[in-house]
Amino acid sequence: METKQILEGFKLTFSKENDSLYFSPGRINLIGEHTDYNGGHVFPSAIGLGTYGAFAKREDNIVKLFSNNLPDAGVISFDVDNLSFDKKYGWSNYLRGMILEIGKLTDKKFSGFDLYLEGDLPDGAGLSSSASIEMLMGTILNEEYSLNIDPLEIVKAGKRVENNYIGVNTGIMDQFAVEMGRKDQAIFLDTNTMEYEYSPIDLGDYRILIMNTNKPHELASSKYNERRSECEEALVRLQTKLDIKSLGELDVNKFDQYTSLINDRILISRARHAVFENQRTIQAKKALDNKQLELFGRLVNASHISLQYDYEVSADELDFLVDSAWKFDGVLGARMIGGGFGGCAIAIVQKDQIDGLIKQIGPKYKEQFGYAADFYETQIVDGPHKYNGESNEN
Ligand code: GAF
Repeated sequence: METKQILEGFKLTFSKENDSLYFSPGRINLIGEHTDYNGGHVFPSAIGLGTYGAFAKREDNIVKLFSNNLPDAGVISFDVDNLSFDKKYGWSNYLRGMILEIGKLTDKKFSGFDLYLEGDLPDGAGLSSSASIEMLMGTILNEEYSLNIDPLEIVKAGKRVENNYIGVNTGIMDQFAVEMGRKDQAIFLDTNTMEYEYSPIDLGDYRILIMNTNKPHELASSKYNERRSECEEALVRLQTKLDIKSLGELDVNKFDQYTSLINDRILISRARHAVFENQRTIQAKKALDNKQLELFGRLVNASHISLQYDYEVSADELDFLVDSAWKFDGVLGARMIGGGFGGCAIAIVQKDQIDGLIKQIGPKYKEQFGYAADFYETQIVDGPHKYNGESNEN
């Protein structure tokens, strides 16, 4: 993305120069889907598609925010002490929530500020545009006001914003992946213990291609909450005989041994996904570390099948893209990512086959669904930081 236009945008909007410019990534997840609220493992990475924020402090207590991705909302302005959730503040509630939560972690007072946002993350496409702006806000406050807050506390603040302020019952993966992202590494996080480890993403001749269905997913958050409750109910039934706090504590053998306790077809499928996906994620991390790329690809494929049939969070559009990718020569693996019901899938594709894949799948997708899919080849990058002109581009 051209950062020059962001600085000019800031100047045009606020009639002054910015003090600093920050970048915050989005995220993909290699494997480990719908495991983060089940005490399982996830294996995500921060990506070069993300959000830029041009920032300048003000002398007064007013915060002024503008997003060039949502220009119709205009400049949103409020007092730095008036931060309770209010629908009328629209998209900026994510930032208002972060200012509130970060404020609770410090004795320091923030002045007002002007912040201009612009990004290349498609909105609501399952690449965590909301975690990207939450972590951007947290990082800007931490650096500009010298708060010295541990990045993990910023991650947790972001989750509290989602859960208690915005009211979406998500796990911790998205904020963690964005904030803790590291160039060319995937993060293997145990959401039970919060222990984590980095693994180099060395895919040889293969690259990660993001395939965006562009399918609007309005029902996603209610279905997401439904899946959470189904897993919670399955856990309660298992707990009648097993001393466990989360599905993530079960290995597949133990699960098979006690499945009958759940005694409901749907709940068994949901819990089976959570337990087997966790196991697959542990195996996939080992496979990647040992450069067993074919095994890694098979686990990625198995994840999609489980999300499609056991967890039922896929969509025809996602299945079409994933299925077409599986049939294409030079694809190691493909699956939907994120919450599901629309949004994005990833394919691990031989680098010189990427154009061919897009040319083959793109038109067929449009013919089938009446609108186009988008394809992005992206870099794996560091978490939010002050931007000094380095490139996140492909
Ligand atoms: C969404 C949520 F925000 C994450 O916490 C995670 O549960 C994901 O869906 C599914 O793996 O992105």
